[in-house]
Amino acid sequence: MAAKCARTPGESCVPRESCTPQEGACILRGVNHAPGESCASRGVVCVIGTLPGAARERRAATAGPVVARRGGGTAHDLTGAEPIGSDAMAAPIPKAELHLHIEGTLEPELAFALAEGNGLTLPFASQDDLRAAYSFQDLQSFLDLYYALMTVLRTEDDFADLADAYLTRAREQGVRHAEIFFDPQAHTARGVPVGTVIRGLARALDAAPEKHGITTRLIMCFLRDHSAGSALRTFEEARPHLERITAIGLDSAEVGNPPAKFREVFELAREAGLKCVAHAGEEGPPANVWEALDVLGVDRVDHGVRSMEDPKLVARLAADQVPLTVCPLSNLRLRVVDRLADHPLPAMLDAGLMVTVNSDDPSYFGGYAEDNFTAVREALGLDEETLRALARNSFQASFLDETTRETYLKEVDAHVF
Ligand code: ES4
Ligand code: ZN
Repeated sequence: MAAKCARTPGESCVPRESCTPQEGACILRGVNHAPGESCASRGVVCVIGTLPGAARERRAATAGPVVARRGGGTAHDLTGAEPIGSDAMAAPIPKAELHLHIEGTLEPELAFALAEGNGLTLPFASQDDLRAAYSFQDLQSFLDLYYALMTVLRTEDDFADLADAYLTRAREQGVRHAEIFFDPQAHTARGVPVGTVIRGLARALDAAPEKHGITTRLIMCFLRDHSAGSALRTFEEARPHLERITAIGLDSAEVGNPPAKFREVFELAREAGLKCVAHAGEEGPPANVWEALDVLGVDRVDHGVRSMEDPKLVARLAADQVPLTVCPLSNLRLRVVDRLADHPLPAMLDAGLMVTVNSDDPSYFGGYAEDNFTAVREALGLDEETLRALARNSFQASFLDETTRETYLKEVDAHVF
């Protein structure tokens, strides 16, 4: 492990300050290990450690077009060209994506290309091998793979490429506006500065209106299974970049990490003029939704499906028209529901809740925005006017300015199925 690092000192070098490749502290269990050695505690192999080479050159040479994989989807490349074979298909309804983890859009093709570019070896022999690991028992089993795979993201370019690839797919799925989560601590914990993450994402997002016809916002999430102190330190590290951030959020393992733990950082964010959202009522009980509302003062609840277990909470959410960003395919893949046909979405709509349909971590859960619309239409028998109401809700619940919101709502009303 004595080879010299090819990079400029400080340039997304892991571990932190040192630019001498060395046995990295494993992000999964915090112990030193040799590159590629198995992290026995979680049953996955850490991707930290192989030597950076002529990174970007190799990546440029090997990163071929990304091709959609889902049945009924569209094959496409990353050039912004029209989807192949789209002629015969009806245009998807215009919609806003309000619950989307950018790290959860990392497709196997790009993961392998970034690993190659950064001189890393993924612990999967092929893209198909990696896809075969996308079988989850619950939220934690997904999060283990999600955090492991995102370690291929190291440079500003990596984050820009990730966001640009997402935006290409999003537009094909009718997304006109996207409010995008990112997890700064998942990157700073392995030595990638928060500025690298935000600058990379912002570069792609700044180009998005012209390149993809999509407006965007960025939402900085805190990992609820890390300490409140870590969230506060991360917020201060991100302060120089707050003009790029619209809201803060709260995500990761919900059970055992209630919203109130993060009261202080949410207060700071609100003082700084940011909006607030939080995952609650995904795997956790309705009490977490109450706390998100009453302690954190959130403007939206992410997921919130378990609110349906508490009639008083349902009444409160309906009275205040608090948006709930529901993610049907995520709920299916993480076994929040056994079958999509059992999903509480129709009951939520019947209860008068302000519900939106979103994709969460589309690379892992089998579908982007329109795929989720199609899935609920088919599994739950939603009619066209219900789908239009869901699309309207997505813009109503967004953090858009009123003029742009009205423009998008008119597009929804004019949509022909
Ligand atoms: C997440 Cl599905 C889900 N739930 C909670 N936190 C997350 N982070 C990324 N995906
Ligand atoms: Zn989520």
